[in-house]
Amino acid sequence: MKYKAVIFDLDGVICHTDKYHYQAWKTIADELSIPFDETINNRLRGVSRMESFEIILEKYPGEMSQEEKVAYTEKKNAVYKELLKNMSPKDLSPEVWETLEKLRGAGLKLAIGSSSKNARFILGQLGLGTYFDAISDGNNISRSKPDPEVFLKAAEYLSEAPADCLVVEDAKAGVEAAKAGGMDCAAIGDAAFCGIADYDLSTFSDLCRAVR
Ligand code: B16
Ligand code: MG
Repeated sequence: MKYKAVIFDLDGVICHTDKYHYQAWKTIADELSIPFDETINNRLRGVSRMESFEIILEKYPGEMSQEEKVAYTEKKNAVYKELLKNMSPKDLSPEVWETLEKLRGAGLKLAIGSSSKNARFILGQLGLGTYFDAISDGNNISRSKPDPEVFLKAAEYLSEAPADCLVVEDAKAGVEAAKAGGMDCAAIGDAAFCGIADYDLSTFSDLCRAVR
């Protein structure tokens, strides 16, 4: 094995919560009469909650205080968490599950490195609440991707050197974060076209080849 551990981004890699983020942000954007569509939503992938709101506010003509921004992001999160209750173990694809099991069976440690403060809740909904060896998420970082903090913390929680970890990401900022942390990165989805990852995966199970 080329690595001792694999660190997975959550949204866009292990599961897909885009539609729930979209619906929740759309509620807020509509309330503020801000135009919001799938193209803007795509820019929010891997970006923290407040940074996401700042992107949405690019189309807001007025000024907004920090207190109001906090209130609106909290409101968005309440709507989002309600929608996340629709998730269940059925939202975990068999391909993802079988690949995780193969990697674990090959002796690799498995961790999560996600910007989301809802990562543990989402993992619980998927039936993976106690599955990973470590979870580094939006609650234990002060700098978001492309800063490597979330992945360096995951490596630290696993007691592994960054060079022994492979990160799996779906966002360019996440691939940049992995590389900045001295880790190899396998990109999936849109990130597989950014040209800076060590492996470009066309499907999740390609990971089994990447780690050998
Ligand atoms: P929350 P990831 C990211 O998760 C999402 O891709 C991004 O759209 C979201 O804004 C961010 O988490 C923060 O999420 O509001 O739940 O804290 O891709 O890093 O797993
Ligand atoms: Mg992601």
